[in-house]
Amino acid sequence: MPELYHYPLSPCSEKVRYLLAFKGVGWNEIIVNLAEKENLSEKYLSLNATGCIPTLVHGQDVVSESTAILDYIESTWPEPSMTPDSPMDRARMRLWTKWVDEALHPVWPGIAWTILIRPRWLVLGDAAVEKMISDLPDPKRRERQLLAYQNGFSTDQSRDAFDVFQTTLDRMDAGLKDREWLCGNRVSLADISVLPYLVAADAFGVLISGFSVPSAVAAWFSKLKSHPIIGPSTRPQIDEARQDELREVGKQAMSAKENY
Ligand SMILES: N[C@@H](CCC(=O)N[C@@H](CS)C(=O)NCC(=O)O)C(=O)O
Repeated sequence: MPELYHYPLSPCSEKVRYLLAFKGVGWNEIIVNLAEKENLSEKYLSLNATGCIPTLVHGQDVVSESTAILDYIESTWPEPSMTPDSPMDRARMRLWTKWVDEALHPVWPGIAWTILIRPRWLVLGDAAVEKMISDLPDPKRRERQLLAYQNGFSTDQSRDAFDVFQTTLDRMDAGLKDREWLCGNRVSLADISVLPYLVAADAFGVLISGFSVPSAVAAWFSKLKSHPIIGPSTRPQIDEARQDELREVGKQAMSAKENY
């Protein structure tokens, strides 16, 4: 059975959890607590030198990078297929996973870290936070997290994050014009790759308050959210109480943003 090193509210982990659920593949979990930087422990870095989650371990295979993990799962457990049949839809799917990896995910901390991690770090204080961040291997990541910690939503990076997220929703709207799912008539790796960001924005209560959600995207989201494999089984750690807590921090962060 594969092992997944992950964190409940990490979108990169969530897409992997969704795919394993769609495939009906059982897995063992090892939670890597990002707020406490367990991802920078010597043990974890020996598995994944980037210090990022997720990592999938299956027998002798150790796979990092969420999109590579999706590919690995898709080839190892091919049924049901989450890859479209037509060459054009396959190309579309790759463009979507590329968009998520290269455009959406890099700016995501401008929304998520501010809501999710910043309140906990504010309690720890500057010295402790700067020490934790200084251990991150990637300097760009260090800078993004420091900015989110110091300034919350009041930064250009946060403005970029809101812009890119809105662009994502608009591109989805265009993509859903002639088809039920982003790349054809069945759910593909493209839908699975974008979905966690909408789920997280929704969990923080900012999807509706922070963005204009086109009706085709709202319909797509509601179909996937009510899909039997999405939800409690892929996110066992987020109970009602935690959900309420997240909405509250999201609300507070949004009101601070409006004052900016
Ligand atoms: N390109 C990587 C990005 C992974 C990534 O950014 N993971 C985040 C969680 S979603 C992480 O581990 N952050 C830890 C940190 O920055 O300290 C992937 O797709 O797997």
